[in-house]
Amino acid sequence: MKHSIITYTLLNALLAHAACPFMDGGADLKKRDYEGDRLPGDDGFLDQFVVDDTDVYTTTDFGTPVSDRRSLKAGERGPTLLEDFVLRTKITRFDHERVPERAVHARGAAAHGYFESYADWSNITAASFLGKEGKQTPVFLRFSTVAGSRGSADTVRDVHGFALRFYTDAGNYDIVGNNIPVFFLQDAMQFPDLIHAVKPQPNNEIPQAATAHDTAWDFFSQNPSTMHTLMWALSGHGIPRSFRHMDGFGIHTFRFVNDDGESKLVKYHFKTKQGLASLVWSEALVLNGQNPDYHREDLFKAIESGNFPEWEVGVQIMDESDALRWGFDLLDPTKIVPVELVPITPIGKFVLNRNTMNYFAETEQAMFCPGHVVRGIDFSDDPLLQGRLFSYVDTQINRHGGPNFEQLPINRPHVPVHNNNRDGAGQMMIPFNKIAYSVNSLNNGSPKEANQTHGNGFFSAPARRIVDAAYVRDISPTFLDYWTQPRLLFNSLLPAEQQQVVNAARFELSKISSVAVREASIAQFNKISNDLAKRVAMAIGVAAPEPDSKYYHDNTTSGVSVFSEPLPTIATLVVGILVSTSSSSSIAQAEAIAAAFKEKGANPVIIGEVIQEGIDQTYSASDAVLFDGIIVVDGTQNLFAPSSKASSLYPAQRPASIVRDAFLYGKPVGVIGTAIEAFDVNSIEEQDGVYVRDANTSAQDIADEFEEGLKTFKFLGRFAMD
Ligand code: HDE
Repeated sequence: MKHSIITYTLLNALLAHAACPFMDGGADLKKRDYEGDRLPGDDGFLDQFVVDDTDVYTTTDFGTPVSDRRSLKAGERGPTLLEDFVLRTKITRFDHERVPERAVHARGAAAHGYFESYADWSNITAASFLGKEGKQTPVFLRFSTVAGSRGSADTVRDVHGFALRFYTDAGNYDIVGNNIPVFFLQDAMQFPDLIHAVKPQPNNEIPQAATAHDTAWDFFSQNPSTMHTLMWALSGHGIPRSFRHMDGFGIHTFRFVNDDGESKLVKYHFKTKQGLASLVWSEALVLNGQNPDYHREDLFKAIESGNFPEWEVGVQIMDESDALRWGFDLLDPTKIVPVELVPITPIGKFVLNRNTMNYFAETEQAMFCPGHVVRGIDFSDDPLLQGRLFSYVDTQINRHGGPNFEQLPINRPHVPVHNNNRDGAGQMMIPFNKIAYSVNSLNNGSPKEANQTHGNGFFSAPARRIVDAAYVRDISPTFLDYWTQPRLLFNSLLPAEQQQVVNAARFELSKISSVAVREASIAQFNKISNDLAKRVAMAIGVAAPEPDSKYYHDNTTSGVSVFSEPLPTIATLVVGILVSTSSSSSIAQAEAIAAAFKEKGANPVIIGEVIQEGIDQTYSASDAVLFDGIIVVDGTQNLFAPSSKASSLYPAQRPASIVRDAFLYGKPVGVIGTAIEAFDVNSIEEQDGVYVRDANTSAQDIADEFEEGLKTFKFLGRFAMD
């Protein structure tokens, strides 16, 4: 941690502008000491709410010092007394500790950081956080899965939430996006249906955090608008290696509006600077059990170790007149704008450099709203976005139990709030102005109305127009092509990635009991690709269909493949180094290799039979899924000899299965000297990403060569194709 929890006095002065009701709260405030400078983006806003429990006495919630270890009884063995206000409040508070989990995206993790603008973008937007080169704005980003409950595992196959809040100097701006650039639906009216279909089935609440069940695929196959997002989710994008190794997208078309009222249509892209990387499905399944917190732990540890993840923020900028220019509708959230048509303009970057102090207060109480916008940003008429503008405020009121959710520390803008909104459960402010209405004369009209020309206010893009039209419950004919773009995605994946889509669909559909749903799903795939449909069909007992070629084409687009580029860095990747504790030379070699990997920023973990000097982790607590690559050092052959007796220290054959499984999951694997036994026992032959080196190879050489393997990340040639 960069800052520790001891007395800090300058803080009050720094926070003097914040006008917080707790500012003068005195001794019960937690004060923090900052050794050196604050991290970028940390304006100290949250510190005013932090409680420091160092060397204090327990009090009740109303401040009376008390004992809270034993309840008040009539004699030592006597009944507990109703009078015991300490017991009653403690139990009551406990009974009410939970708030409703999010209806969707319940499982998530978040961190703080800052956004930095690359330039003054006032030519295209009046958004103040984009108004100056180098301008920094605090951000908070919550990653999530969609379908699972709050306690579900991290590495399920799912769309991943990417909810980004900017605490700008003109109010909060939320881009509540996902890691997949399109959505399942085109109309908010269908959202409850989608979620009812995807969530566990209502009779038995099975399965948790999974779409491999009848209701989900019944919905998908009956609602072809889901096909594009589904294809992305079936590819590597559905099972990222970490939150840090995925991109984010705003999905809907939004508007940038400049001070002159000129507007552009924009689509947001958040490109990971860590590189895209994904798991393979078999390892994701094992990870669910080995470490259900895999993603949140990865994020937390990376930030704790100073490896701050970064994303470049880019926009595709389009003219108002481009809405129907490319044969699809920019209001349709099931469509991407291929980068070949409109390149991405990088406008800034953000860095996550600070973990939360308290999961509930920050991550759980973060309440994002697509309607949190600032001057210079505007919506589009995308019907899904329009519905979201209602839904999020409504759900936050439900979660918080009242309308004052924006007053919670994590949700507060870092600028003063002035309006005539009043009262409600949990009002945290003391509105002093008794003239709580507009228009008034008694307070000189204040709070005054701000708009495009007065008070630097928010305004809608003047170019937005409503055409003369009938009231209809209908869908635009410009929304009706559901298959061209899923095919574009499929065409643009590497053959091995196409195979992953095939395999994922085979897995999911093999769990569908209804033959009709399986057939309907194949019929949808067949509109995308006959090859895809036939390959899936042959595994799930459905007849191979004839081509349904209306939407077939050979176009491709770039930037959608996970595995086509090597990772830019191996920093934070985890390298398992297998040793035998009976061989001190093997431990010494492992330590030298570990030191070489540490130099490169990777996280080496030395695995042995028991915890002792030089050993980080036991075989019993290790599994191939926990590592991005495996190296077995010289002098470990006893761990792999087929004749060797099982050890009581780890499950049978665990060292061998770590090597075998790492190979099967496509990871780089290496053996040194006599450790070749680890490959022999598993019938692993030398090939790409399989390293065999003699016992004298220097630790540095081993780390250098293995680095390339780690950057390749997955050796796709190992996976069967059909
Ligand atoms: Fe959401 N969505 N959503 N969603 N969504 C929620 O709001 C909803 C949609 C997304 O980390 C809920 O605070 C409707 C698209 C993220 O706290 C809820 C529709 C996209 C998060 C809700 C959509 C998203 C949510 C549940 C269709 C990508 C997690 C709890 C009109 C652009 C935010 C909450 C966080 C959360 C409703 C569609 C992303 C119920 C009605 C499209 C990342 O309000």
